[in-house]
Amino acid sequence: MNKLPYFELVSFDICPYVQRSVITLLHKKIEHKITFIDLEQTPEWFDQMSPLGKVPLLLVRDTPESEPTVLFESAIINEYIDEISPPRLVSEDPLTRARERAWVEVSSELLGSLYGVQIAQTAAERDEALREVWDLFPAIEKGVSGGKFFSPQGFSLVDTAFAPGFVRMLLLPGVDQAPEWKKFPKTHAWAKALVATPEVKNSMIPNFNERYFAYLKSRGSIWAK
Ligand SMILES: N[C@@H](CCC(=O)N[C@@H](CS)C(=O)NCC(=O)O)C(=O)O
Repeated sequence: MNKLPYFELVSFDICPYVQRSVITLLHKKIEHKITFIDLEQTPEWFDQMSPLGKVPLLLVRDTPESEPTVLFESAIINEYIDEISPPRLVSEDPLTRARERAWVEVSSELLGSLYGVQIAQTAAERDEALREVWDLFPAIEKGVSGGKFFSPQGFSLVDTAFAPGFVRMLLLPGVDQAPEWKKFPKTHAWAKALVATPEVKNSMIPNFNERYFAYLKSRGSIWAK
């Protein structure tokens, strides 16, 4: 691999979108620094740099001190990291690659619906949001390979995109054991295998569970009552 730029990932410690990029960096064994910010009180440098006010940002520098080029949007950050560090985590074939990108979009839908589940204030809100989540699963079950990873070819950017959603689903009491999983055995096996991979396990801060439930509590979520 040619010498890579210096990477600084701007993170909020429990953000699933940031986690996608951490997984990719870890999988590729790419050196990087992580800078955590508080999204409730964002520093001014972040406000200046982030076009949408969101994490992750990947700051890309030629030297440790140089002005960074700012990349934003987790899926795009992942594609960039993948492009500069072979072997690729996407298919060589344009049509298959386009389909993989489309599946990354599905994972973003899943994260969007899961957000509703996580911050639900009442049982009714939770159940409604959970229905949205499970509604995505018949399509996912049809798409997934049946092996440890989404694609039969092995670990790909589709896996990095879905993993943070599966981590959270398997953490929420009751959702981890939900009867719905039985209808989607391939997706269930995939989710379980994925969350057990070293890059996914190591992509989380050491006290992730505690921080995650503290965050849900701070949002008045039913999961933390
Ligand atoms: N589409 C974005 C979503 C990123 C996102 O929503 N990040 C959240 C934290 S998990 C955020 O920064 N929220 C701050 C805000 O919306 O003001 C991506 O994939 O990077």
